[in-house]
Amino acid sequence: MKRMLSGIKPTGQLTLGNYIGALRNFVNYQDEYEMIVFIANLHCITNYQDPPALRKNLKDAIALYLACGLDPEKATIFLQTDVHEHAELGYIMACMTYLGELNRMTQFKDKVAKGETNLSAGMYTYPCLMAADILLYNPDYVPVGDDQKQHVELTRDLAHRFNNLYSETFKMPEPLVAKVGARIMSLDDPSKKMSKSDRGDKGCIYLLDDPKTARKKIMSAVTDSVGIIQLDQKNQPGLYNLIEIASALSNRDMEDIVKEFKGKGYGELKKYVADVVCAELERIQSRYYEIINSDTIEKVIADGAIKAQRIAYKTLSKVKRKVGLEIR
Ligand code: ATP
Ligand code: LTN
Repeated sequence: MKRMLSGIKPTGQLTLGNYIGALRNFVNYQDEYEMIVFIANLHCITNYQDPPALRKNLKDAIALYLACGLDPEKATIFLQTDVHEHAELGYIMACMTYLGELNRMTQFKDKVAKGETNLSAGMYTYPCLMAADILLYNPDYVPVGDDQKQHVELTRDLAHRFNNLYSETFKMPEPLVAKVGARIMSLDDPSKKMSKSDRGDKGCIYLLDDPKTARKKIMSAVTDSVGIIQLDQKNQPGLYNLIEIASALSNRDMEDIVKEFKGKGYGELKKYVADVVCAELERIQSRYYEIINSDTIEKVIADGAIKAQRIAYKTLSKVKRKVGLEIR
């Protein structure tokens, strides 16, 4: 069975973008692949997080993973900090990464371009830790949203560099970007990604949003003045985004939805999108509340850590030996 690994960074509540672009796919993949998913809590603290809020987000993320259908019998689910090897290999990877490579990372460049100040060194070297997260487990595939593809490509470069410099150690991981829903856009500004770290939350649907609130956000989503329901991502990005959301959640082709609503008003289409989204939220939330009020999370995380440690320990021992860090 091929192995697949991914991580999620719950610095805020999980969004519909995370669900469509990542989580939902993990659930589909768990039957076909040996699935490893972890909560990237070290990645969360590249900027300051209020500790109680962070704790709650971490716990919620695990509960939501399970509520969305990830099955601990099939997938290994764990917290990054429960496996110390991540930080250790992350440092070794940082020593193998050129500054020029980090300077080319779009996510970092965007933050600088936006004028974000007080960016931390951890934020800058984040792709090195991400490379370690991946390489520790030698996965065949890494399912990510479109914005993370560049980081997986750097991971491949680092794996290649390590293999050449020492000897064959790492498998080349392939990024896997889902075709539909790889980049869900903000509802109030369809030129921007739907993101939990954006200020103001009119554009973002959270998986724990009350369905009424979610419906309101969809009904007031920014569209255009063209007034025709069709697929024109360039000129009607808001409309395209809404159709993409409905398509991803209902497993219908976007063209099929357009056909149904051809000649009708945007309001009618929005109502359909809201119905699809709210039904999905209700399904997820009813399971979430069951899980969050039980001791399932602690158990899942403890079991997951043991399984992950076993693999990570082996890889890191090999790496340290090859690099010459061990004296035995
Ligand atoms: P931020 O919102 O702070 O930019 P993020 O949501 O991108 O962070 P993660 O929570 O780590 O960061 O993302 C988890 C996964 O969800 C990643 O694979 C990411 O690409 C995907 N993802 C995030 N937002 C979207 C989106 N709007 N559309 C599709 N996929 C997304
Ligand atoms: N950087 C990713 C989260 C992440 C990840 C990983 C994803 C951290 N380590 C390893 C895949 C594999 C993000 O911000 N979405």
